[in-house]
Amino acid sequence: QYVVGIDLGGTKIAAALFDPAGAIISREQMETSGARTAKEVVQRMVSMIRTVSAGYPLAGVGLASPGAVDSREGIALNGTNLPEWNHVPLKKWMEKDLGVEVKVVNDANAAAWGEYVHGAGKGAENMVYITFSTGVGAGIVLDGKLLLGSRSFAGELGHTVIDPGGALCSCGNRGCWETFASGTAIRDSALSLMKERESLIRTLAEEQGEAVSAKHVFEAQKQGDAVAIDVIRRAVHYMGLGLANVIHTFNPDRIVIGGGVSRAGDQLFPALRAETERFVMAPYRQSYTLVPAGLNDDVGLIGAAALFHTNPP
Ligand code: ADP
Ligand code: BMX
Ligand code: ZN
Repeated sequence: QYVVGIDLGGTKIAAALFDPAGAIISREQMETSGARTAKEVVQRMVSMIRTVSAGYPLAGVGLASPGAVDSREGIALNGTNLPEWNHVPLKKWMEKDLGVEVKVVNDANAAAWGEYVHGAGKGAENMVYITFSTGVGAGIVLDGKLLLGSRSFAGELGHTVIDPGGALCSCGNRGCWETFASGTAIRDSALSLMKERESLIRTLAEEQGEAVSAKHVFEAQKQGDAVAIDVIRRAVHYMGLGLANVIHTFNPDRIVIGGGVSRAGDQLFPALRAETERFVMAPYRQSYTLVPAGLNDDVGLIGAAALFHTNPP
């Protein structure tokens, strides 16, 4: 079976054709910006799918989309970074144009499935995947099945509230986990501390001609910058606290951490393991492993395509 996996993000759309063995044959990438309407975004995706699959017998398309997705009907219900993104009937529109089955799932759920089938989640019994990226996303695999929930919205762990007095989240609530533990949260707390204190973070960002982001905070921490050390200590505290909630809820044997922030590698993982263990109750200690994701940026489209190559969730 030849299948296309496609990852729709706020900044880019990536698509790849997979052969029956699950290897990538061809790949395309495109900016999301520039498309003004949902119809235009869909047209771009359809033409990318046609390009990557030209000359092959296409059997289906797996699509990873941010936000709440009705996987049964294939409707994207919201997507904060995309234009006119409200109740978009992705499955219906794309199946009509392409004439093959289209499966639509939340981006982090797709990534979780990708890690479980092909990445760092292989062989786990119960696995939770968390992405620390622009936001915090999650996907949960229990007894080998991707947990969708009765309306397929399960796993929106970034929006579990951990402090009702916390900062306003893009979802409208206050103090969601992602307002403390995402790349955006790390950037924001660095910017706020830098109002009072000097830091290498700004210099590093300027040298690279980039806006300050979590990446520069980790770079500055490596050089012993005091602000960066404080910001990361705080972020790791809240990441660990949230992971303890996850462990108490699902009793996973493996937690896989992905997303841009996970690229910090050894600057993150040992501290995060220690902080998580501080919050979990005694019986849960060392009942799980906390590991970095095994797949790269393609994890979303790999997981979306794997919805066809493996037992569908
Ligand atoms: P998206 O949310 O668009 O999927 P990413 O998964 O790439 O994006 O996550 C982006 C976040 O990851 C940004 O906050 C960025 O600063 C951060 N980031 C990227 N590289 C690193 C790194 N090496 N170390 C720490 N943070 C990083
Ligand atoms: C947000 C939410 C999740 C998503 C997560 C990670 C939207 C548009 N997105 O919490 O559905 O999985 O971000 O997304 O509501 P990322 O792009 O930061 O990886
Ligand atoms: Zn929220």
